[in-house]
Amino acid sequence: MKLRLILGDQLSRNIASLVGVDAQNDIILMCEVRSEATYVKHHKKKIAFIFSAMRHFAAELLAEGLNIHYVKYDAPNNAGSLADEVARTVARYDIDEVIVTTPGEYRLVEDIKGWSQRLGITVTIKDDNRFLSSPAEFADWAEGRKQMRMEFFYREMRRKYSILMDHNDPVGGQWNYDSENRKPPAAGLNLPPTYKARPDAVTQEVLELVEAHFPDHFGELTPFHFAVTRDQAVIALEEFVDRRLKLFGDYQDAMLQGEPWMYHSHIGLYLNCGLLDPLECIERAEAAYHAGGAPLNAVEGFIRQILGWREYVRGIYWLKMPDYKTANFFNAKRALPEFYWSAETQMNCLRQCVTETKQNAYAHHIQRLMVLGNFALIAGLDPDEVNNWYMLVYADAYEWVELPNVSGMILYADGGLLASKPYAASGAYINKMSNYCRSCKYKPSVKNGPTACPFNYLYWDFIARNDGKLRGNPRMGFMYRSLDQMSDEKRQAIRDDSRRFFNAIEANEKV
Ligand code: FAD
Ligand code: DLZ
Ligand code: SF4
Repeated sequence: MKLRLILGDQLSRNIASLVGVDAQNDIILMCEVRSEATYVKHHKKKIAFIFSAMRHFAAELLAEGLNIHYVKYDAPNNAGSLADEVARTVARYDIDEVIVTTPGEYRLVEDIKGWSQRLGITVTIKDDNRFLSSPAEFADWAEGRKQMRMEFFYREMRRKYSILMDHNDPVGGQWNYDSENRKPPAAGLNLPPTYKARPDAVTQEVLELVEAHFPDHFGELTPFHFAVTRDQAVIALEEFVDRRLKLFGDYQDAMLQGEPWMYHSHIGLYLNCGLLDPLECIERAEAAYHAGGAPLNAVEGFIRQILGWREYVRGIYWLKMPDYKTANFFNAKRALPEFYWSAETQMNCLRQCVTETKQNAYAHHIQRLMVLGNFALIAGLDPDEVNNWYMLVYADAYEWVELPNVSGMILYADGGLLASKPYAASGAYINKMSNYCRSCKYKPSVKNGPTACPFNYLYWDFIARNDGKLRGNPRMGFMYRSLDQMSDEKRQAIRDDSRRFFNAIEANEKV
């Protein structure tokens, strides 16, 4: 008899650990456990999403006639961890092998590697077959490269899967249409409504459970409208393709106050827990292009995120763990300011992004990167604290994708493995790409003093503080030439403003 363990982010019928399942003899184990729900204090909506999606998936397997053992969080004998639940099931039945698909987090892989010895039976860890590139293929690609640039990896993936290809050439003659993308938000944009599932009885029960057991976790539990079944997730994908994909590229980097969803797809959480398959999303977008439903700049931009970035960051994660987790190139040590939890700050961009994160367990990419992430970088926040925050606040967060985005993309903590230069920017960038500054106490046009946008002086303080580490970077040459041309008074004003700002944060004053 085999025990097939399915984790909360492995809700795919075709996953490796279910291939060849024997309905008569095998047990499929799924369990809601304290260790997974609390190793970081996940957003309430994220826990509710995972538990409800797990319960719906289990019901579908049961309806197929498979032998499911499902342990609910509040079951009286819940053992509290995956290892203990597996041990309990092995002790009860005549199990000769445990089969599991490789988890998405290093800590859990390491734990599972010890199960065979602990249980005294074979534990088989299968490769996760839901990705488009394996860690071994990525390692081959990375071998001997000084710079592992996503763009080149992505081109190989386009060729490998023949996506947007015209024989050996990219459709339209270019690999990348970013020069046509990333427009500031236009006035009077008529944003389409987002997908909203209505919670059924299963979800209602989970919502009550989460409220009862995780009252001190971050975020607002309701309203809850995430898809929790594959069928619903497919509708969410279809609605994106019909309503939003056309303008995905144009407004990929735009931010508007009160518009958390913009033209993004909101499918990351479904992809990451297995309700959607990456290739189906890519092919759906490509089909929309060929049918004339969306322009090439939008479709290529969207496909690059999934076929390029998503696969690439996973490759980096497995290539560089466990060292990647402790990388801290700038030796940044500042504690995460309280406003990342409370949203209580007068910096309107941060207030909006944290508030939406609390409400939705979602922020779109540019909010994560250029507002929340940019601040974390230029303020020198401790990578451990920043990673912990990103891991727990977003419904799509798992370490394989969160860590490279945070330590690599926003914090440059890996010293430039993932990004060729730090994504640092002053208030001018946020002002160009959003309307946040119009409702802010601070002014993006003022560079120093109490009314100045803090991003302005913190940006230059960051450049000056890290002179020894960044001056040699050819892409930073322009910045250091500008710094060198600044008067001593100007440099002193930057230092004074930054010190005043940091002191205020440390004293827990509202900044
Ligand atoms: P869209 O903008 O519609 O993009 C489509 C899809 O492309 C996404 O669903 C996602 O699967 C993929 N994608 C896009 N950008 C990336 C990227 N940089 N890395 C990997 N996949 C990408 N994504 C996560 O899935 N989990 C995370 O924990 C996560 N943490 C992030 C932290 C930071 C600091 C940053 C800058 C980005 C992070 N991302 C993360 C990437 C990206 O922001 C989210 O995938 C995206 O915002 C999810 O929303 P969406 O589905 O509407 O994406
Ligand atoms: C995220 C999550 C949560 C909140 N709870 C569970 C759970 O109770 N049981 C489970 O099997 N998986 C859960 N997950 C997903 C796991 O944390 C995820 O499988 C690992 O982090 C590996 O990616
Ligand atoms: Fe953010 Fe500065 Fe604009 Fe205020 S002025 S919203 S702090 S960028």
